[in-house]
Amino acid sequence: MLVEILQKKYNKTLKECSNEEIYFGLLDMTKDMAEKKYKKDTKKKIYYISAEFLIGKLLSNNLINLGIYDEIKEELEQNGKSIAEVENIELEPSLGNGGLGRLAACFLDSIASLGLNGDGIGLNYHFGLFRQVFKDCLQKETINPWITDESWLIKRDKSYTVNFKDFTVKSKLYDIAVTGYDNRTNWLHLFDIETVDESIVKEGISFEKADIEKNLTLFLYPDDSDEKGELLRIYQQYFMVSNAAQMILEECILKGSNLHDLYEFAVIQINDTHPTMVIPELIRLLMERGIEMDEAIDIVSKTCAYTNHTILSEALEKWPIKYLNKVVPHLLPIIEVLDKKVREKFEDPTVTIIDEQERVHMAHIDIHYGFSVNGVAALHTEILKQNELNNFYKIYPEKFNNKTNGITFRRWLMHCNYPLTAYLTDLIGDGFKKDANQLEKLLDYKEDTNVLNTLLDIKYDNKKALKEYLFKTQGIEIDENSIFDIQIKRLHEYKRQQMNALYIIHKYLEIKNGKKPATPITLIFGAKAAPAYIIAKDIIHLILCLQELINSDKEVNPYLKVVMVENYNVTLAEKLIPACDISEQISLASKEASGTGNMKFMLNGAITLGTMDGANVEIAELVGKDNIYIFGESSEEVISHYENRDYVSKDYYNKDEEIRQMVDFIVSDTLMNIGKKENLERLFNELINKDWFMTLLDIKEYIQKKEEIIADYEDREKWSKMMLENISKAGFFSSDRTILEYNQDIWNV
Ligand code: BZD
Repeated sequence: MLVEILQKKYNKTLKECSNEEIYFGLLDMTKDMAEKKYKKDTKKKIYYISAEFLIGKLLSNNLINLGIYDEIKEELEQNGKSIAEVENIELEPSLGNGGLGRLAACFLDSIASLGLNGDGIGLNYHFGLFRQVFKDCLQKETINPWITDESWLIKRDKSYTVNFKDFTVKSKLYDIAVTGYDNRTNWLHLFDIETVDESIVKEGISFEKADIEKNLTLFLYPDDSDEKGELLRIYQQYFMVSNAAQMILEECILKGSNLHDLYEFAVIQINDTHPTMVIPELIRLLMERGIEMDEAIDIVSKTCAYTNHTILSEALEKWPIKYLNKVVPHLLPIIEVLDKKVREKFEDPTVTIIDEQERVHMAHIDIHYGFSVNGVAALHTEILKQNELNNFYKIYPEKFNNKTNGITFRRWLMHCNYPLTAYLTDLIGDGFKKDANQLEKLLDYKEDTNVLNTLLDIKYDNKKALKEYLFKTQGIEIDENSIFDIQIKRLHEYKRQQMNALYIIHKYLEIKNGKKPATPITLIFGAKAAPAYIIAKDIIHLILCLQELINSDKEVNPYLKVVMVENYNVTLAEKLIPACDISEQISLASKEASGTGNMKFMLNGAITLGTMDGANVEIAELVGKDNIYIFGESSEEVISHYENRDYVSKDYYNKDEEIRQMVDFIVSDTLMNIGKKENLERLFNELINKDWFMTLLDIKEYIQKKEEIIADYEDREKWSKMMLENISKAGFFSSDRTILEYNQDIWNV
């Protein structure tokens, strides 16, 4: 079929076509095949509204899900082409910041793969998240275009009117087909406006934020913090949910809803608070269509469900009334009624919608006026119930439920780790591709030397493949015979990349003093920092300085190497994860709601070095304490430090010689000669005077555990058994399991 398409499109044979032509041929072919698998809507449908869908490249995943990957791969090979090179042509859409957006993408895959009728609704950001470049050991941001003339976007003939205070815009809709694994096709609906002007972006990623009609969907919000940035964010959110609400009502009416029974036709999952305005907007639209306010509120409350992804208070959205009034004054009367009703019913001032500082607490709207509130890992949900949202839990115990996150095995095993997938299929059949729990069959081989050695061989080959890829794409050289210790995730103090950096200093000083590791260690980082997050950027600066110092020191570099990959994204994750030996999951306990990278690493046979935080807790329960390396204070202890305000980082610094040595190194002449005084000093001061996420609390135990895991790497048999245990138990973390739970407990589709 591909041959015919290329013949028609370019009048060339497959052999004669360039990789680019083959890519566009495959794009046409897959889009067409996926569209044919679309099935008519069922009565009730899931709408997953999210400001972010971090979908990654789509070609290979579509080929896998359509069941033609092997066939195409072979056909290309027979004609002297490589599917990997064709894949390289595709640009990655970076329509998400990190975990939350990637989760939404995994969920869409699982919803379709389970044959459920469920669409995603979001925004068509032209440049997505910024592209990260390093210059002088600093992060710089540039634009990240991904939309080309021919792309996955299907332009629809659909448009809604969205009214803001000062002007009105007309939306246009683009769809991306989400085709399930051997199953139906759903849609990802991405809304946009005609008047966006890409040329207003000047240096880096700066642009005039006030000109909304030109910039509404230019960028994904990178956690900016000035007023204009927040206003733009409110414009984006309202634009997204107003389109969503109009589309949902239209579709439900078409299926026969009289709107009084909306919840029998639609269930809306609100992905964090970014789409929360859909609640007042739907109430408003129902009232416009003649429904009384009380009933409208009741209908909407039976339709909407909310997922919380964080307990970090700075990430919980609270929009000043003043801002909402500038953008969507027509929602305020509704929000005020919602607040009034809460005040009539409950005395507790902490559960109101509007607070004393005249700010609207978006999460409070979701909890009062949605029927379900879920956390994303067992520990996270417990913390919501017992601490952060305890006052709400006391009012609505029945609304709270846990849905431990998951990842799609199509992308995070079958696509990214073809050799492991093929080997597993040989051993245990391909049942695990649809029923992830069947990975446990691998346990039958836990004493089989042959199998254990093959797992090590596959890991080694993946490390070589990563080495080649990093050299080709970033000019980075690494040694496949070293231990690959990897920390890839957004840069945030609570994730504690700075603790890993202190370990590097520890190791560097040790080697300088003549103590050399048995096997060389390669520490790999990948992380973008929000452009306005100063300390996060300072941590990147520290890591890049250490990279430069160590990699040019001939005494140290045979034993230790530091690599920070540039512009970490989904595509890079797919190369890094299969090659990893040690998975760094070292957040301060209680702060990482779940994490999903931890699951991807485990599935690909990496061993976790982590704290009892987020889904690490569930990983530890599944694999047992012999197959994971846990350190650090518990979430209870950490929470009590916050409550009692009794953590003083300076005390740790003063009391411990070793800690002092590592921290002081940040501002040593050695590093200051490479890096910038201002940045390094600021980070140093932050660590000894604030250290809000308690790096120094756990650093000693971290170093100890890390030395232990590195020593155990030498015992190849023991290591391979740990790998096998981890892969076998990863089935629980399939997003198919997560989605089945959402459907059973929340959606009922
Ligand atoms: O959501 C993340 C959590 O930090 C992870 O622990 C969790 O695994 C994933 C999925 O549940 N949260 C985010 O990624 N949050 C954001 O990216 C974000 C973006 C904009 C504004 C606030 C938060």
